[in-house]
Amino acid sequence: MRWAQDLRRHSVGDLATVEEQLFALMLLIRSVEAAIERTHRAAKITGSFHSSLGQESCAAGVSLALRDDDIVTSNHRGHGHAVGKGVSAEAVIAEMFRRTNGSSGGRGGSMHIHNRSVGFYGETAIVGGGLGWASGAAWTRKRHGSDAIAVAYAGDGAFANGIFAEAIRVADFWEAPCLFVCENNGWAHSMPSDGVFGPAGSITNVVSAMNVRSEFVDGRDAVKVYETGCELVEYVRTGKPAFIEVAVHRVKAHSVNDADYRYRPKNEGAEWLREYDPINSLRASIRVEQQHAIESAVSAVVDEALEAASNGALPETSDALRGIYATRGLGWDGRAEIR
Ligand SMILES: Cc1ncc(C[n+]2csc(CCOP(=O)(O)OP(=O)(O)O)c2C)c(N)n1
Ligand SMILES: [Mg+2]
Repeated sequence: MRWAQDLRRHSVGDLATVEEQLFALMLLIRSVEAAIERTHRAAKITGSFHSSLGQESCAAGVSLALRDDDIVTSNHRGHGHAVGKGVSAEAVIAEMFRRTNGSSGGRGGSMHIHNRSVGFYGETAIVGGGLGWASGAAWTRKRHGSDAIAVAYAGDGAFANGIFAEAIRVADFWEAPCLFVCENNGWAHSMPSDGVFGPAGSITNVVSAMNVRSEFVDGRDAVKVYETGCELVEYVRTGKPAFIEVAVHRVKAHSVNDADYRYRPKNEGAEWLREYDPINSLRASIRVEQQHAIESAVSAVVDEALEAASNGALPETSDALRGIYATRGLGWDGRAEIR
């Protein structure tokens, strides 16, 4: 639980139960994104930004099921995946400010957060791109005799791309320990996923028909996401791929550039949140004093991160070509150096 380290500095205690851990992580993800959105609205940062408001149970439930040496690939809506794997709030927010203390040294922005030393192999703006990275990374781990696994998060839209079938077939054929996570939020930008696949759960049926173990979970229940995640992670660690579809709700527009959308009612997201907010649903199982301790620790961590991000140094132009080609860097396990 690398993500909890920052919270511990603010006397949050042990986060003894799964419910407390889920609540804290989901709140941290939501608060990091809320800070980014406020800053964006105030025009202090630019570039696109895809909010995962309402969807946090998927990133939180899966992240809690993973080990530190497991690796994750992500998509364009990946701040939650990054925070869950242990990329700090400061590194995520500073990346939005394009500062050198950002996770990609300020040269990536919202859709290119990565930190291989915590096993976050990165986001991509290419829908479905991370699926192939993950099956390859899983196979590499197996070849090196490690029992670490790879996890690929992707949206429902990615599962309409050819790479989806390729990545899953290859992982199955090579028995690569890869967990494919479909965050089905019902939309690929303005395209409703039920018009393509059918109702939520249909993508699970497609993957089952490929003979890969598949589970469908309602993301309103974060504990259920975690429990199913644990079962599948344990199975994948034995050297098999698996698939999980988590039905989530995209509360916001597709991105900050999609503010004038007309393809669904404007208030629909807020109404869903009022009724089903997975963070609020967890409150009943956490002591009120602990809820407050978590809330104030999260808010302190995000305030510190915002401060550090806005004070970070801008990248030097002389450094612009660094990292374009991978001639040197971290090896497959994040430690050895490739020369
Ligand atoms: C290969 C590719 N095709 C199309 C796009 C344009 N595009 C960006 S996000 C997006 C929708 C993706 O939907 P989904 O995978 O369900 O993720 P969500 O945004 O719902 O989280 C599309 C079509 C792209 N970036 N890459
Ligand atoms: Mg989607």
